[in-house]
Amino acid sequence: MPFELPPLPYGYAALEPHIDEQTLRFHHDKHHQTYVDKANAALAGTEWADVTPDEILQSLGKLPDDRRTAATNHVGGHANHTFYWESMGPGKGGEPTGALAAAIEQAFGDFASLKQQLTDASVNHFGSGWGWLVHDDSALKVISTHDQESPLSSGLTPLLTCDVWEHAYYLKYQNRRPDYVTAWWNVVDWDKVAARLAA
Ligand code: MN3
Repeated sequence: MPFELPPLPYGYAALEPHIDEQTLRFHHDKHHQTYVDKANAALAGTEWADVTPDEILQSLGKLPDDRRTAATNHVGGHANHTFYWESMGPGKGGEPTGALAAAIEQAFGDFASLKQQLTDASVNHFGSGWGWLVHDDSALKVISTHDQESPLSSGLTPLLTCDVWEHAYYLKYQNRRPDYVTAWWNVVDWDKVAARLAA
């Protein structure tokens, strides 16, 4: 089965005013679709065409040499965007609770410190990439990855991500990446993050 573009899990205007409708239309319908199409083209005719995106990203070293870069970029782009859409929702934001809040306190001291670290990692990432909250089998960590690299390829479990490619914010925020990241916190779906940690 070729990869398919998953529908956006909410309406295009659902994340207004933090993430605008026009951005979501281009970002989901055009940018994400292109990653899906190029991922399918990259793996067509190989044994990897029927493997899940996460499994491929965890196994990049086993891919044919002439497909590895394309898989990193396009399967990564497909998986990262699906994960990003599912990290957000309308009427979300606020602060995590329960086991997730406890894990955050243990790793970062408090929620404000996590927020600062992930904001810094996202705002200060040079060029295109992603800010992430991940689990490394012992604790939570904040990292950033470049282009479409996935934490899965480094053996990490992603819990939350912020897309800091310019296409994620330029139509509304132009060069003001810090304003986009500040607004993004208002749509983070902590129930999803908590479910990922529990899994
Ligand atoms: Mn993007």
